[in-house]
Amino acid sequence: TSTGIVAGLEQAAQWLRQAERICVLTGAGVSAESGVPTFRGSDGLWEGHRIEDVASPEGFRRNPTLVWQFYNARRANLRQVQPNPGHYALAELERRWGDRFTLVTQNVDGLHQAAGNRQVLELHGNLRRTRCLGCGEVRDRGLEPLDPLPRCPRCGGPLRPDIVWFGEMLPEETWEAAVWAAHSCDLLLVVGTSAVVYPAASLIPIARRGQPPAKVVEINLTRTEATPQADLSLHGPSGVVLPELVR
Ligand code: BJW
Ligand code: ZN
Repeated sequence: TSTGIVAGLEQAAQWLRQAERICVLTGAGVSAESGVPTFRGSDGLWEGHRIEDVASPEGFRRNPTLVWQFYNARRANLRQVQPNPGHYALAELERRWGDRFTLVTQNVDGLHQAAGNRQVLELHGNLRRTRCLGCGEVRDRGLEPLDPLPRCPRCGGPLRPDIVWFGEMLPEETWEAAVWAAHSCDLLLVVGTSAVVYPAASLIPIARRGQPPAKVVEINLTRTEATPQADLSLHGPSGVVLPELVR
């Protein structure tokens, strides 16, 4: 793993070509070059609040207006961003591998779909959707501005973002499909994630100990919790490294 970037790319490209099934796990870093801020960047805070406080059911109960401010600002940011070459490279992989390719994302920005990926397993929800605490309805609201305390158009109940917060379960079918994809792939690409949030990060050992045991290739600017588990780490921006790999 201490090889240069060129030799590393060559090795990774070879594993990619030889792979029967490919699984990709993405995090906020793939969208960074599009202008979507990551969570645990240099400041790692959102205007003085820990994400654990803003992105939790307790945080929402304590101060729903603050939480909606946070999510409305992120929805507004999404109106101004586009997929980057890293997203497009992953869409190209899906075109080539078809249903032998699975994209699992922790991101909630919808940029993989915007780049052309058809099958995206969204582990942590999506910023475009709201969920009603009254009637349970999940609705795609696009990126239209929402009130600071939005209410359900159907039953008038309070709405929350359809996002998986700390302490909440991941959507069960999505999670099961992700576990299966990791377990059964020969190559897992781990892209732009700090790999500190569970259970998403456990897809790495699931792939390594899967059937077949997968090679793990990490693409990130820095070392992460995934690095010691990776067969190869490619250090660079995913918007540059992914297109090189998929060429
Ligand atoms: C680049 C780049 C470029 C930059 N190119 N790279 C064990 C101990 C303690 C707690 C737990 C535990 N196991 C589980 C838990 C609880 C918790 C958890 O994991 N906590 C950890 C922090 C320790 N997990 C949960 O609560 C989960 N639910 C759960 O476990 O349910 C079961 C249960 C129920 C009841 C009780 C107990 C258990 C749910 C987790 C949901 C996480 N949701 C969030 C926020 C909501 C989404 C939103 O608002 O947007 O999802 S957290 C936040 O982190 C977000 C992300 O999807 C997620 C992952 O972050 P990500 O994507 O890795 O981003 P960063 O910023 O961390 O990293 C970016 C990376 O990119 C960096 O490495 C950069 O270097 C890199 N980068 N630019 C390449 N250009
Ligand atoms: Zn409702």
